[in-house]
Amino acid sequence: MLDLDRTASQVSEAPLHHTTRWSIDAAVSLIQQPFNDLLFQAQAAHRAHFNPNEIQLSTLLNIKSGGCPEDCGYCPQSARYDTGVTATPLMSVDAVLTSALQAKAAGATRFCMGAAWRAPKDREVAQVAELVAAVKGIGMETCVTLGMLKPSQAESLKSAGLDYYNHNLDTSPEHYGDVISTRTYRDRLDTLDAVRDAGINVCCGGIVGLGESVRDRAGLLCQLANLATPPESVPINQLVRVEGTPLANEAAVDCFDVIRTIAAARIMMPSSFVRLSAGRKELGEAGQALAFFAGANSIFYGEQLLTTPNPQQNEDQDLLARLGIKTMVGQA
Ligand code: SAM
Ligand code: DTB
Ligand code: SF4
Repeated sequence: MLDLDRTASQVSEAPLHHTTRWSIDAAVSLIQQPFNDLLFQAQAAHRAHFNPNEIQLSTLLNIKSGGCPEDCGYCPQSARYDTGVTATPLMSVDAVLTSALQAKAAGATRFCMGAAWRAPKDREVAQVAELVAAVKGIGMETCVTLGMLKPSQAESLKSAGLDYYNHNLDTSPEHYGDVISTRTYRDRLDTLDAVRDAGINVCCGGIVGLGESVRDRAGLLCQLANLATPPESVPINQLVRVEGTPLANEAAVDCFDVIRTIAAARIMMPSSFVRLSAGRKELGEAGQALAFFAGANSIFYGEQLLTTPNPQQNEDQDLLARLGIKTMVGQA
């Protein structure tokens, strides 16, 4: 098994990193060790920082669907691909509140609103700020993912009561250009800085299954773990292969590789929430149980992600009950 203190202090050149807490070589070794050693180490790190029998539930709502100008090769909401997703205008406060109240009644503690924008206009940020304030008003944590954000926009959202901003790095800097050409890795890091500087919690992770190598997965995790302050929440998505997107025919990912990525995220960012995100239906119950053992301690809860299906709420409640996992209790 790897010596954590030794590997964590190994340093290599990495221009985009804010720190060099983790080297890519150390992260590759971590991910590639025998599965049982990796899971044992991840579970130990998990227990040192969290109750291993508790997870956090967030419900997602697509508040503005489709028609996005970006070319993210995985995304069914890009206007460039024929995926059958219809473009819709931004939802009203009333419609969002109805959905948030349902999510709260079903047991979610956080409500995450996603918009298929490249970058919101100031007017759109003002509209989303109203949504944030309304959801906050019913006693839920709030999260939004709106694309690239300027510092002043992050500050407006913070003033409205925003708790988390989701903005993923998606993959390593080296693989990134094979997946997305319309915004740079640096753009993404700048948005993360704006969010952090505004005092909003950072939710940032990536996708497994974009045709990346193990080294790319390690590279993504190093980017996250080496941020000056690692993200409070780290979503690990398995690619949902959607017909019409450039990655629709990408090879299926080995479920153990998803779990290895989760375990490595847990070890490299021991005090962050690691979210088992898109791909839970594909993982199945046994795969999800392994992911929880590997240190995943939050999920998206609700029958729909943004445009693709997620397990039913009663299926999740049943699985969690059978595993003896309790869900975190929300604010008042
Ligand atoms: N438009 C905003 C942006 O890109 O920042 C917010 C919404 S975007 C859909 C949020 C994230 O969802 C993406 O960064 C990506 O990591 C994830 N995602 C999108 N499509 C996916 C897919 N087919 N499979 C897995 N994850 C996906
Ligand atoms: C994240 O990392 N995963 C969520 C959330 N952040 C916004 C989105 C997953 C989207 C999966 C494809 C879809 O449903 O459109
Ligand atoms: Fe647009 Fe976000 Fe989809 Fe990229 S991931 S195409 S920015 S909605």
